[in-house]
Amino acid sequence: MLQEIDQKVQQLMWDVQKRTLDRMKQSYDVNLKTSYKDLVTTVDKENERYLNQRLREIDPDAKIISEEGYGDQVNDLKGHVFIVDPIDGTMNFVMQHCNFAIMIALYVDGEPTYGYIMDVMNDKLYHGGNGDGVFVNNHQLNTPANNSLHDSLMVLNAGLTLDGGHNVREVGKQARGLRMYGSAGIEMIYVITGRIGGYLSYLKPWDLAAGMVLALELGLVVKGIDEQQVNVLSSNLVLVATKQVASDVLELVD
Ligand code: 2AM
Ligand code: CA
Ligand code: CA
Ligand code: CA
Repeated sequence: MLQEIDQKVQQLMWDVQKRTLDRMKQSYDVNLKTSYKDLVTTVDKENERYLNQRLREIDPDAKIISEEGYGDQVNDLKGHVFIVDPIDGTMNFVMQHCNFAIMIALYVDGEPTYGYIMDVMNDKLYHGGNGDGVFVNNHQLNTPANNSLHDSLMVLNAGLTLDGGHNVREVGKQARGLRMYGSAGIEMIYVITGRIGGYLSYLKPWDLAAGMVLALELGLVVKGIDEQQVNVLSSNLVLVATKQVASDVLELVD
């Protein structure tokens, strides 16, 4: 049952990638949400409607949490819950036409079960979970080397770094280098492939859900800065990192 859902959601990720690439060749509207830094396009909305409709066909009893308002009102993680980000990195989508992702996760009775991150412009689907391992397309990923902060590149939330809260500038100073890509999905891909040692940011459920499944499946650490386990529905400032980077960063943040 779960394996069948997994196969169908993988196919859905390739279908939505193709639709997105086709849609980018035509014009679309860009609207402001809360400010000129917070955008939504017709492609975000069309993708979300399409994904939610296909997910309802794949798994009719599941509930759906999604960013742009076409999901269900969900207050708990009982049963099957899909968490959908129809375009992650909308600002990059609009301004750069790259460095954005499409993400889905399946949580079963609260358990992080399957995660899917589609790197649209690079034709790469990162997926896995449920004890199967993590794959990029059909190639299985190894757990990244357990490097320290001193030996790692680090991604920090831009706003938090600018205002200097939680002593994060010290984290940036002690890392081997600091990077910011503007898409939680792309940043999570870099952590699970070992290109980045740790990622610290404010994450909503749809920013976190898929990457959290893949990171946990690989034995990476996903924690709040209070060192507590993360609840995907109510997460705040979240660290995804190698074990050593997590321990180095949690010692520095306040
Ligand atoms: P989005 O493009 O799906 O909105 C940008 O730095 C990254 O943070 C993107 O992954 C973006 O997702 C996400 N993001 C944007 N606004 C956010 C907010 N208010 N809280 C948390 N994440 C946000
Ligand atoms: Ca958004
Ligand atoms: Ca997002
Ligand atoms: Ca989004």
